[in-house]
Amino acid sequence: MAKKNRELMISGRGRACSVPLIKIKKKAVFITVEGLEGSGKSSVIEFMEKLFKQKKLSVKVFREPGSTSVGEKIRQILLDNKNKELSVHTELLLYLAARTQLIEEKLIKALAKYAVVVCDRFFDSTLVYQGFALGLGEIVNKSVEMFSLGIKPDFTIYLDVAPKQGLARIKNKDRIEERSIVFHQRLRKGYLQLAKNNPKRINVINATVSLDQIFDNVEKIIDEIL
Ligand code: T5A
Repeated sequence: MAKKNRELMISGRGRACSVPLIKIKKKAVFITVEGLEGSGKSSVIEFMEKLFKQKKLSVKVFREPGSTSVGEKIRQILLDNKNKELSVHTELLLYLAARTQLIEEKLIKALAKYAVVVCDRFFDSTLVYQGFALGLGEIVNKSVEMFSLGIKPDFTIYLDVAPKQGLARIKNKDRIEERSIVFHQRLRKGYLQLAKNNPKRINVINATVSLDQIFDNVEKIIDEIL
């Protein structure tokens, strides 16, 4: 893994690509939630969903990889501990495939229909996990840009936790969670770098505190967004 490959892009400055961007009638605010393993994404998204409903806003939640029948099958392959032989490039292609399926099958429609669409992980995960931590670099930047089909989150919440603290919250570790602590430390470095490069879009929240404290901070950010 060459060091020069560990670069994070996606700030909207990429070169033109050959996959046509999809024109959509976008009504929703598109929010993604990112973080290391056990950072509390699912808990925060559950809280956000209730909060939006209380505010009488229609909300749709997706997760990545998954949320479509094909995507959930891809998720099983990616997270199955038995798939030790899965190559890094196959892994990248599977994450991209699950995302493209979600975008084309459901996300575009949801962005046109709901007031808020929330996704548990999106392309930042690929940039950080495959691009930065696995060191695939430029090929990830380009393919992420191509296969996001022009869809970009309006706001991203990044739940920042130390890798050891997050991993300690996970009971049964999957194929990715089982990776070395060095890999997980690189993830955190990658996310913090990405947040620094995208200060308007990515909101960093301290996820080392109690869930209630995290929920309070998320609510403040949501109020600002709305
Ligand atoms: N991936 C994904 C890639 O490599 N590339 C990609 O492009 C994409 C899209 C997906 C995996 O795929 C990788 C990243 C991942 O490795 P996932 O989204 O991490 O999997 O799936 P989940 O299993 O849903 O997520 P996690 O297990 O990592 O957990 P969450 O959602 O971050 O955390 P949550 O809320 O389930 O909490 C876990 C436990 O910790 C407790 C909770 O109560 C729960 O028991 N907890 C806390 N306890 C105390 N204090 C806190 N602050 C707590 N926060 C959570």
